[in-house]
Formats: sequence, C-alpha cells, structure tokens
Amino acid sequence: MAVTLLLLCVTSLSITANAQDVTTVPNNQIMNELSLLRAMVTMLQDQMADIKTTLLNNTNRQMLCPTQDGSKQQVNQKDCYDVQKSGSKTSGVYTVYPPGEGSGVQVYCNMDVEGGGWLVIQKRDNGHVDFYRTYSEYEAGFGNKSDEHWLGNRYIHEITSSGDYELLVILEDFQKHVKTAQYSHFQVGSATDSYKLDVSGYNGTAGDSLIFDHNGKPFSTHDADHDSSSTNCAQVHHGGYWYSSCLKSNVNGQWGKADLTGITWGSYENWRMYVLKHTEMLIRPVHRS
Ligand SMILES: [Ca+2]
Repeated sequence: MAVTLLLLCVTSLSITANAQDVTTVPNNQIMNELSLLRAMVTMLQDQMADIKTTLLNNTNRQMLCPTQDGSKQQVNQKDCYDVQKSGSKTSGVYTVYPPGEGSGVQVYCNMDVEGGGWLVIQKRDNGHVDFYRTYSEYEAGFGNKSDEHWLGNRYIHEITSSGDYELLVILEDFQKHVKTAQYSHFQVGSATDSYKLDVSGYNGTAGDSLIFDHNGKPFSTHDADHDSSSTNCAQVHHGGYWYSSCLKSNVNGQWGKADLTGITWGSYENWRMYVLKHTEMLIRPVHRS
C-alpha cells in the first residue's frame, strides 16, 4: 500500500515538473509536494521496520529441537522450564513468549536452584533499582533482568494462568543466612481483578508470610490504593504489593531500610522487624515431564 502511494506521489511530481517550466512552478507547490514525498518515505520506512520486527519475532519464536527419533520439531517457549527442556542449562537472560503476547519478553532463568527451570519474577540484592513505582510500572515491569527487577504483573498473570505454577521465595539476610518459602500453587489474576494473588501449599524454612494479609488481595501501589486499610499501604510501606491492612511481608519495600518502609518477611525472624538483603521470587510449572 505504502509503496503504491509512494509511486503515485513520485509520478505526480514528475508530471507536474514536465508540464511546466521548472522556473515557473511556485515554491509553495514544490514544498508541498516535497513534504508529501517525505511523509510517504517515512510511512514506507515505518512499514519496513514493522515487517522486520515481525520476521525477527517469528524467527526467534520457533526453535528447532531434536526429538527422540532424530527429527526436529518447533516449540514455543512460554517459561524457563521450556527453555531448560530445549537444552539450555545455564542461568541467564532468555526470551520467552507468554501466552497472549505478540512478541517475546526477556526473563532471567535460574537453572541452578532445585533442578532449575525457574523464571525469576522478582529480585532484590543491592538497592540499584527503585521499587517505589506506579501501578502501570508494576504492570509492565521494570529494572534490569540480570540484576534487580520486577517482571511485570501483566506477564506474571499471563504465564501463571496458562497452567499450574509453583512459587519459590528465596530470602537472605545481611549475615548471609538463607531461608526459603515454597508454595505448590501460585497464580496472579488479570488486570480486571487488579492482579489478585492466589497462593497456597506452603513449605519451607522462612515461614509463611503470604497467606495472611496477602492471599486473595489485589495489587496496590501508591497511585492505586486497592488495599483494605484506611491508609495507603503502598505509600506507608514504600512499595507495590498485595497489601490488605497492611502486611505480613513486603519484599518490594525500600532496600537497606530498617523501618516500616524496609524489605521484610515477617515469619523470617519470628515476626520481629528484620531487614533482608536479598529476595527472589521464582515460578515454575508444577507438572514437568
Ligand atoms: Ca487504603
């Protein structure tokens, strides 16, 4: 379409120039036609960029994997377990394709913990990234996938609603003690449900700080108060999370702060205020073959 319009435009310009003495063509007419030509070229460039992006996505999306009989099949990778099954054994950043997304999303895959195949949806470690963000930022995700980041509620919903997923929470304090909380069921609701948390089946050493005050609660940020408190929990505790009135854990709080705004997991140290250095939330399909 753009190519046709461009040719028509060039032809029109050429005919105009031939029909009149060039020196008699008004400047404003030439400028108008040049302007039209530029617009057509820009449209064509945009269309070519779109085609290139689509081709790249289609190429990345299809990966050839050998089957047992030696033939090859194409697979789509929607999470890090799919990435692991395709033969990637090293932890790092990979592209996955959450159901419903037209293009790939970069995620960090942990291939080392408990058999690997884990997709990291949250990580804190050093305070490099500010987690006091807006609702739309938590929805789209932010940070650096190789460092501190939040994957994005939209993607977490798309992946966890596509099957049965488990959640692993890894917590480490400033004395390098590590504790974990694992849940056999983890799902985040849709945008319509304000990305409500649905979690159950706790097992671990850090204690369960998600069931009470968080399970079944919608996601809140300082600019989107969905909590059940008369205060704005996200503002008071300086994060974005599934707050109620207000919390038992706050892994998206302020890094390095030993007060109400800090990173905490209540049951980690017998419900005492205890500052954590490192937190990670990882998801993986429950059914693995
Ligand atoms: Ca409130």
